[in-house]
Amino acid sequence: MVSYQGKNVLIIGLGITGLSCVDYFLAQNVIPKVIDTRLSPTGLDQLDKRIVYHLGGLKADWLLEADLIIASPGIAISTPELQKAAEKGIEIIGDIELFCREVNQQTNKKIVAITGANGKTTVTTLVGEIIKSAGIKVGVGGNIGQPALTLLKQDCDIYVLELSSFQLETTTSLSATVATILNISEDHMDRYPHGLMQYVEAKQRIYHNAKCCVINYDDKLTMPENNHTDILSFGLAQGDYHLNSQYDYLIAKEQPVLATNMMKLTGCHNYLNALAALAIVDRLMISRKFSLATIAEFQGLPHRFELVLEKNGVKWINDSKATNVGSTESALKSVVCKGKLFLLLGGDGKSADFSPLVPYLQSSNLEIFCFGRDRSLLAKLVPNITTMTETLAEAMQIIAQKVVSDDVVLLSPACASLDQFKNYIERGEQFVKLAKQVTKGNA
Ligand code: UMA
Ligand code: ADP
Repeated sequence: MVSYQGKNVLIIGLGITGLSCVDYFLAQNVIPKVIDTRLSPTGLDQLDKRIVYHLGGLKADWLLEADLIIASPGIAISTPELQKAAEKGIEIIGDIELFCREVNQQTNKKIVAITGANGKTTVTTLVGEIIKSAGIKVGVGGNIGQPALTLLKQDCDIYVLELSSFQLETTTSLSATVATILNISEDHMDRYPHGLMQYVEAKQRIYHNAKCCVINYDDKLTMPENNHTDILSFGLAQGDYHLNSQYDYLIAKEQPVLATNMMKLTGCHNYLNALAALAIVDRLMISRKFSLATIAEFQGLPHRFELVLEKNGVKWINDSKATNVGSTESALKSVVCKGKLFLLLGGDGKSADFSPLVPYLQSSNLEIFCFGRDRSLLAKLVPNITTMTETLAEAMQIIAQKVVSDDVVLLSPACASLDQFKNYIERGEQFVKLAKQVTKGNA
């Protein structure tokens, strides 16, 4: 283990990351202090009794006295108090940096690092499943909801990490065997006041010291800024891994390898996710026998363009995980609808520019419902076909009166859920519950 003995360690953030960092330090008898700017952070009731903590704000004297600050991804390192500590020369890192330092000490352990605006969780899960199916010990974690440090407790040969831009900002020792930026579109602009390129700069950190970079042929911003010789690419029509012109085959290095109608995943964006996963596991030398079988069987994940109900010819699709414009764009490209499409948009837009959605909202067979905090911003996109409601539930009641056979109701909100829900899962579950309620009794 890397030793932090004798250091005055301060952890900021008492969510699941903060708790995993506390455990990590306690395991080497270093007792950190903890700060969270919230008054009742989620991890408080699980905090070890030996820990001294401060809530409700950043305690400047603790920050300036620390030897090492571990910042959770939910706290911006540009926060003035943290900047002051950085100016004083105090080291500020995140949980992924702690994790990488540990893994770098062991030979023969590999890290696969996955980022991007969209598709991270899908590709991370799929890559993890493929590696597992080949009988290799694999740990899957990071932004996916399993803090990376918890993986150190398992005996793994390969770690597959989903990494957010926030986590990458505080990481310098990542040295991935394979790293990928799946795609770039605007997200988290509330944390990147200098705009898209500031977000891209954070994402690009994934390629530092990577042996192989897997890039998106159709998205220049996913290409490494520094010289890398080992690059694999995936794309719609071009790249080492691509689709045939009809989108009915995955092609790997000129060879058709899997018919898309053999796959359970649907939508072009998911075919791209499958190609990215295949490129990654090919580079890890996993036999195609395992990778192609797993890709074919992979069902996708809940809340991601998931058909949750089909009743009286009406399809109800839960895409609650579409928390930015790019993911809603991909849903609008993938949705097949013979009748009218009822689109539910709304929530916390994180200061996004919604205008890239406009070209997808021009169909005469579309009705839009906007709810939540940023509903009036969204309603300006195509006002003549838009209804505003305060809540998702109110919108669903109105839609239920209007739908007929062949229609599709799509929750793909282009916004975070935190203004009205605990998270995207709660929002998606509410959509499913409401869909069942409002169609109850209909033959
Ligand atoms: N917060 C404060 N004050 C603090 C610390 C946090 O107000 O002092 C707030 C943040 O604004 C944030 C919330 O508390 O909204 C949670 O922050 P956290 O850093 O404590 O979060 P964790 O519970 O540790 O979860 C984090 C990731 N969350 C964020 O980056 C916001 C989880 O990703 C991740 O699964 C987990 O670490 C394990 O690695 C979630 C996420 O939404 C799913 N990620 C964003 C995304 O995918 O778009 C980046
Ligand atoms: P992330 O972890 O990056 O948020 P997910 O796999 O959880 O990605 O998917 C989030 C949203 O993005 C879902 O709405 C999903 O349908 C959509 N999505 C998944 N893959 C892609 C992709 N490659 N391009 C655009 N959107 C995607």
